[in-house]
Amino acid sequence: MMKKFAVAAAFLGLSTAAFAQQSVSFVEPADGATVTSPVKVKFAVTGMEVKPAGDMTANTGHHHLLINAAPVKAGEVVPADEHHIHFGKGQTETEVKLAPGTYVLSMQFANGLHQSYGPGMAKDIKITVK
Ligand SMILES: [Cu+2]
Repeated sequence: MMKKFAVAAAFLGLSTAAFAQQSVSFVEPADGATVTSPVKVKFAVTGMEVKPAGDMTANTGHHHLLINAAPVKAGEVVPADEHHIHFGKGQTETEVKLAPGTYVLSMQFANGLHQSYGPGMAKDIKITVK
């Protein structure tokens, strides 16, 4: 009985650690920043590798920038429109032209078929463009 519990706890501990090691973040802009257009955006990913679209190697994918868009659930394909920009060549930075105002910028990492890795591989920031 005790032995089974210990094994289960060890398993949970490991899977939590593995999950925590995979994340995305904005190198810039900083959350809450006031910036000017064009806005330089730099992406970072931890625990996964950037590969061009089409490459389905496990634990790889490419960045997507969502501009004032709802989150894309795990497994769903990230749309391609003015609110969802794909970086399918494996780019890790870009410049976006934005009219003055406040924005929620979200980055979403997704696999080679543009299928979202979900909220664990997403990050939101708010910025003001003056
Ligand atoms: Cu994509």
